[in-house]
Amino acid sequence: MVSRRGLLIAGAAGGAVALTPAGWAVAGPRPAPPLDPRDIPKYVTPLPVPRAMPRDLGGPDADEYAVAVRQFRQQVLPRSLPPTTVWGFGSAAHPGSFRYPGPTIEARAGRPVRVTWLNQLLDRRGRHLPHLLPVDPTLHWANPAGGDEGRDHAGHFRRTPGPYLGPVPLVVHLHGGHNRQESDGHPEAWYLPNCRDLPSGYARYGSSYREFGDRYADYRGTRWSPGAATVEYANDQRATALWYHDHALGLTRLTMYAGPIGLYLLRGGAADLPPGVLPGAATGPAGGSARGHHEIPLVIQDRSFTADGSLRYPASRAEFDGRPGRYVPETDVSPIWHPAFFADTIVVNGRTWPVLEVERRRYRFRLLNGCNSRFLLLSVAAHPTARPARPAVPFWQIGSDGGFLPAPVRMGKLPLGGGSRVDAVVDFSDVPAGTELYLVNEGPDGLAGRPGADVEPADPHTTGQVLKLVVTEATGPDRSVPPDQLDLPSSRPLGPAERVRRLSLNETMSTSPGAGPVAALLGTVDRDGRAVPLRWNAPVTETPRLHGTEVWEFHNFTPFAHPIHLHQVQFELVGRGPTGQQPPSPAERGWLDTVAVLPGEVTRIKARFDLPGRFAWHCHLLEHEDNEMMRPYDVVPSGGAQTGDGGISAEGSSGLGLAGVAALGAAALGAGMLHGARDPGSTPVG
Ligand SMILES: [Cu+2]
Repeated sequence: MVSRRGLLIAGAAGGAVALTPAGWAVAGPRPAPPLDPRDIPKYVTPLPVPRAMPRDLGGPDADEYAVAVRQFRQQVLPRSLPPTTVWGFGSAAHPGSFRYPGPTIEARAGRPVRVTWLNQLLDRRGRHLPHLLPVDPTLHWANPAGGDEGRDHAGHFRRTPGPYLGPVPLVVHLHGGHNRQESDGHPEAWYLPNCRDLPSGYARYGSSYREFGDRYADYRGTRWSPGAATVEYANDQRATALWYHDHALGLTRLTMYAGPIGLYLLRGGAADLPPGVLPGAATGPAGGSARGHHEIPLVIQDRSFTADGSLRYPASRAEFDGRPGRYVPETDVSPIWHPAFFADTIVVNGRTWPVLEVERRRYRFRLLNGCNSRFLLLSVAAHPTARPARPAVPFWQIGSDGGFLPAPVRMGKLPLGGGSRVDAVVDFSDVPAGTELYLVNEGPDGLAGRPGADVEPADPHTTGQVLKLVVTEATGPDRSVPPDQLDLPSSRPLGPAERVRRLSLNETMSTSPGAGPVAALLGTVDRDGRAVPLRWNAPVTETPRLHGTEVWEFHNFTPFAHPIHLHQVQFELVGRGPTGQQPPSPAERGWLDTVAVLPGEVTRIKARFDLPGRFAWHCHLLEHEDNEMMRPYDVVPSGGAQTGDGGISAEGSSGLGLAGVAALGAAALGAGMLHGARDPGSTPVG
């Protein structure tokens, strides 16, 4: 049975010994040494722009796609260095479309998109490929080797195991999407590739896969086939930038790091602007190059490499705390998992430190922070390494996660937490041709901490730089509307909330003295204001009534900021600060699906839940999400459990007027968000 399979005996630190069945650790060749980021030439590769996903079938009522994830090599580093083996999405019928990041799905408001997501992490003979990165089998994770009984639970081990090398579970979530539960990409609805060498006893799919598959079949009449799931995205929300990525339980940090993500741009409808108002256009299916396009997506991620071009992610907890070897059964510390990870190289649209030629005109940038743990603080500066950076041209932020802001906001420095998107116009019209500018990052190389604390910005020579911009003469007139004159589509604020839930952010320390954090947990807050940490599989405590509007208060009991993400909804930020009464800054007055929850503060959001069923909310710091900092929630017809209900009057939000907003300038917010720990290597979990 399951746990017997867990009786894998690992060798000493160097490598584990493979036992039957196949799929467990092997002693492989020693990995190549790390690639020093200072040895990577900067700004020699043009910024690529993801092309539009080739459409398979356009039915009368929906666009249809078959999108697979596959393994391939891509020149992520400059050509003077080796290519990198990555995973990426592409159209299954168009082998040339596979990229990291994947092609962009272009969707129209009001027209559903149906995607069959195929897990094709297989070799040419149809055998499963192991994960590119070290999977810690001791976490509470998908755990296919556990079989039907042990899946979606922690593996049981008598000795420290090596990394899991079996077939890789995958399930795709459309981040920010307003979609039915069976189409949401639930963490336990994963599935393995349809491989011919599945080790006996392995679960082929997660514990929720069949339930959601049946629901989809009831809804659309289409059955899910092995190694795949078909879902429908309603596109009944405001035009904005969403993104798709893996969400398998306990594995997202590694699978996303390996490359499979992509943008999903929803356009049109009453909440979009007419064509031509904003700089455009985006690239089409031919795509690939930014030339001639004035709407440019910027998917910003941090990655580390080895000298042979491979992606590098820590293979041992010892790299985090320098305490090798004391894991199972001596301590409760997982042998591989890291409480956070800050890679040493910046990658934009799948290339390290690229360069973008911009004409003397306005550009629309669709920014996504796709880093595992990193908060970004971005600005466009004339000098790449001078700190503090002095913005040379501002961002005009026009949109956030859920669509356009009420009004454009001029931002010298732009904070961007993990998973968040920003829609911004940058005007290069007054910059002389030949000028070289730099997109720089002053977020920390560590967890973002308490506002007011000392902050050390990211290394100005490596992770403090993102992209070089070279200004050239305009090739034609710019007919887009200047950003300060934009009249953005309005939206109706939510009505009064019927309930307040008090929720907690917590960290769990090892019972072994000095061993540091072993998990991060969400939870509730009891009537005395104490945190009640809860794990992923504890009974559901958040049960909003269908069509109900609620305020959720996040009480952060940890010393660090966490990007908290709710599925299904776009929410309003109601307040921040010690009591949650400080009004949001102008840049946070739009719709959000992910919010930075600062340490020692109460962050209050308001959301309306209008889709029934099971969804998830979690920390979007991926190392936390993968190790218990995620909770299910149920939207129920009649409303539910009292747990988590702090019983505080629901309103108080609408009274938070303009007073103090000026003082809470956007730059101030950015600075506050990003007071970080000094030493990334030894920063405890938040
Ligand atoms: Cu977190």
